[in-house]
Amino acid sequence: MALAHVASSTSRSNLLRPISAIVSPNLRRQLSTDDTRTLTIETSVPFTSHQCESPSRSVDTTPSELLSFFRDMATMRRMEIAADSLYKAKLIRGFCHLYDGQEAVAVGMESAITKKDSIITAYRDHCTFLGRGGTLLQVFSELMGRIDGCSKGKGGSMHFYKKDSGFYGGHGIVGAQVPLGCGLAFAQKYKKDGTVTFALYGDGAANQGQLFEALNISALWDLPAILVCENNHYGMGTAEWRAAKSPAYYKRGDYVPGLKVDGMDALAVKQACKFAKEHALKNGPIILEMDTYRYHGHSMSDPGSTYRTRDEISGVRQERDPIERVRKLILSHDLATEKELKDTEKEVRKLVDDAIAQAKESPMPEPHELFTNVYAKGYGVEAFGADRKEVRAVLP
Ligand SMILES: Cc1ncc(C[n+]2csc(CCOP(=O)(O)OP(=O)(O)O)c2C)c(N)n1
Ligand SMILES: [Mg+2]
Repeated sequence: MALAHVASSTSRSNLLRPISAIVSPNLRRQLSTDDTRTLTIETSVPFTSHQCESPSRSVDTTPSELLSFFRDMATMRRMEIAADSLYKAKLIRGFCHLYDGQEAVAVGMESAITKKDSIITAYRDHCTFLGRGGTLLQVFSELMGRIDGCSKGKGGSMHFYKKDSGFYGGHGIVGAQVPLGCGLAFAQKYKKDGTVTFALYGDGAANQGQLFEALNISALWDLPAILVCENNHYGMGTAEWRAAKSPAYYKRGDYVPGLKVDGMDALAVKQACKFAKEHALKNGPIILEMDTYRYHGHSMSDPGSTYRTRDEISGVRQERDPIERVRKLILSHDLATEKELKDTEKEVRKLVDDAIAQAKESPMPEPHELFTNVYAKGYGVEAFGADRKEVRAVLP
């Protein structure tokens, strides 16, 4: 495949499309021959369960799915690395938490559910948004405070939303998204629409009281709530064992079943999420503890190397990296060549660069945008008068 062809195919319309809808020519060549074949692949490690059976370690997949996992995770990785550079160049300001290392959770979860199911997460939300069908242009525009961002540039890194595909944010208050997620599950049960909510939180958040309150009511009312603890083993810099008497987060729901999953294995995540959705619709809440890792520090102000060793980080990269795992599977099943995968990575890099260039062209929001989507219609603050210096406030 000629690279030039790939480069010229990168257009604005591609940037506006969800990642999974953009299939590169080299991957398409592979898919045309064997995308209907079922491959059965064993998860890296067995699941460990609490108060429930474990799903099978044998996961059904297809060449098409593995190739899209590779491409989607490579896009996420590249996007986060680019966000790091933009932050250092001061084009992104404020808080910024990166997800590189944890990509398998986002793609595995998406492959098991539909856009009618809901997802809600904390501030480490860029890749979850992309997985829900958000575009690179929306991501970079939002990060740089531009009008083309998913929250019109007013939310920034921690406040990505995509309600039309069931993504309810993007929340900065640790743990607060979990009761909100259980509220979404309450609405789903009330409407009897057969959908579920995945509420994601970290190992640090797992010790919060509001989590147990939300879990209690969800279990009492059999709500279709799946609590996903993304255990990257650190809070802002506090190792899990320094913050939690029991870091076995999948067991922490006591009367609520739980499953421990290798969160660096996209197929294991897919299997667990499928299992959890079926369980939740039948029996109510379940906890999935995803054993994962973040390569970056907690946020951009944390170098991430004072409370853990460089050896630990490079060891995870070498042994458990989610993208490398899928690369190996693709190569061992002869679904693409090393060169084709490298070309895909180059193509992804170009998509990311193009999205950044276009996001830089996007204007800042107008001052009047300051008050939209903050108060209910008819309320809020309005500036008026010839010099716009008079302000009228109408509060509920
Ligand atoms: C209620 C509340 N307390 C403290 C903070 C500051 N804070 C932000 S992130 C964080 C650590 C959370 O760690 P974890 O839940 O493991 O998520 P991770 O960042 O590892 O994804 C803390 C203490 C906050 N945002 N909200
Ligand atoms: Mg954590």
